This record gives sequence, C-alpha cells and structure tokens, in this order.
Amino acid sequence: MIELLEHPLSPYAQKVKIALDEKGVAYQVRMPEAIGSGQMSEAFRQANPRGEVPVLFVEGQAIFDSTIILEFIEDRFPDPALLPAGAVDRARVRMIEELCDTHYEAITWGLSEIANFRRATGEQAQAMQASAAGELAQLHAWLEGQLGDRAWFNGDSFGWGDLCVAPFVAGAIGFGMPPAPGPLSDWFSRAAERPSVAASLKAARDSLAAMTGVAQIVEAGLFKRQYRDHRLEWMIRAGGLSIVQDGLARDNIRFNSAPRG
Ligand SMILES: N[C@@H](CCC(=O)N[C@@H](CS)C(=O)NCC(=O)O)C(=O)O
Repeated sequence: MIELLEHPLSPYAQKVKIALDEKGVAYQVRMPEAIGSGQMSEAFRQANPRGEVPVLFVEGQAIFDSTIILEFIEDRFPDPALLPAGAVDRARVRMIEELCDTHYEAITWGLSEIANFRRATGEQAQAMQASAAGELAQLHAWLEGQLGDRAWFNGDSFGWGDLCVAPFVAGAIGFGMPPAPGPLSDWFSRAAERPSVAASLKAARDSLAAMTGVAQIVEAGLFKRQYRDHRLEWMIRAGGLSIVQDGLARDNIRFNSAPRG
C-alpha cells in the first residue's frame, strides 16, 4: 500500500492526491507528528531532509517533492496518462506547474502567514495583502493566457496542467482573492466538480475549520515556519522584511539546512 505523508492544506500534497485519485490508485494518508525543526522527528527528517510534505512511501523508498512524486506516479501508473501526449504540450504544462509551485504558492503562503499566523497586523498587513492581490491579478491574467481557447490547461481533457493549478487557485479563493469572472474562473468551477479535486478541497476546508490557536503555537516558538527561497523572496518583496527579522529574533521561522549524512 502506498502511503502519503501530507497535510490537507498543502497545495503540493493536494497535487499528489488529485493525481492518485485520477488514476484510481489506492493510498493511505498520514500527517507528520510535527513540521518545524524543533519538533521534527528523525524519521521525517530521514524521509525528507527539507522537512516538507508531501512524501510518498512506496516499496521502502521515500520520495519527496510533489513534481518528482508526480513523475513517479506517471511512470508507475501510466494509465490514464496525466501528461499531454505531445512533447511541446508536456513542456507547456510543466512550465505552468513551475510558476504555480514557485510564484503562486509564495503569495498564498504569505497570505496564510498573515491571516492564520498573524505575522502582520494593521497597516503592514493591509499593504501586504494589497500587494498579494495585485500579483494574483497578474498571475490570473497570465494563466488565462495559458488556458487560451482550451477547455483544460492540459488540452482536451483534465490532466497534469490542471491538477497543478487548481490547488493554488483554491487557496487564493480561500483568501478572498478569486480570479475575475471569465475563462479562468469558469475553468476552476469545472475542475472543482471533479471528484479528485472536490475531495482534496473538502479535506482542506475541514482541516482549516479544525485549526485553532496556530498563531499562539508559532508565538510560543513551538512551530517554526519554513521561510525558504520564493517564500522568503515574497515576504521581502511585499514589505515583510521586519517579519523575517522578527522571526529570526524569536526563533519561530526556519530555513533549510544541508541534508545530514
Ligand atoms: N517543492 C516542494 C515544496 C513542499 C512544501 O513546501 N511543503 C510545505 C507545505 S505546503 C511544507 O511542508 N512546509 C514545511 C514548513 O513550513 O515547515 C514540493 O513540491 O513538494
């Protein structure tokens, strides 16, 4: 049985669950006991030196990083194919995935740092949220251009290109920043009707509803959020340099360290 270490709110884990569901692959999900360097178990660190979800366990092998996991799933369970047939289309959807994983996620992650973890309040929060709204509008326009006249980002049918966008757009909708009415919002409505997408969005909603006191947990230094690469860049770009400095001073943010032997 395939096991997936995940968190329902992780868009990266959602990508993997949608892919497994689309292919009809049975799997079990589990959440790590703790994410964040202070409390991370040795087993989690060994499975993924970055201490991130998702991690897929199969035949004694831990596979981390959602893109690598998706590639494994496509290799191991080729039917139905989630990548488009043509090489150019494959490159196209992989580029969409790359921008969503790095650029889009940085923004929704930043919004979560403000809304859920209360890293910024008052004028600073408002300015950062306005910056996020502006960037999301730009990204949505770019995604709409990528969609063009297609029914799906993947082409004629739902696939890799779609499952790599849906979790992020759902995140923006959750923060009250949906795509403007038009082709992208119509596409999202269609995507959200698919059982695979609907199941992962429902799990995320349930998890959010059950989430209480996370700001206090961070405040108490019990959960160190990972401020890495594109996320750190967004924080600084959007006016949150003081948040990074504060997090370092209070020791409630973390960076990735080199994998240990
Ligand atoms: N590139 C990785 C990113 C995974 C990632 O960033 N996961 C987040 C959850 S959305 C995480 O586990 N973060 C750990 C933390 O914040 O401490 C992937 O595609 O799987």
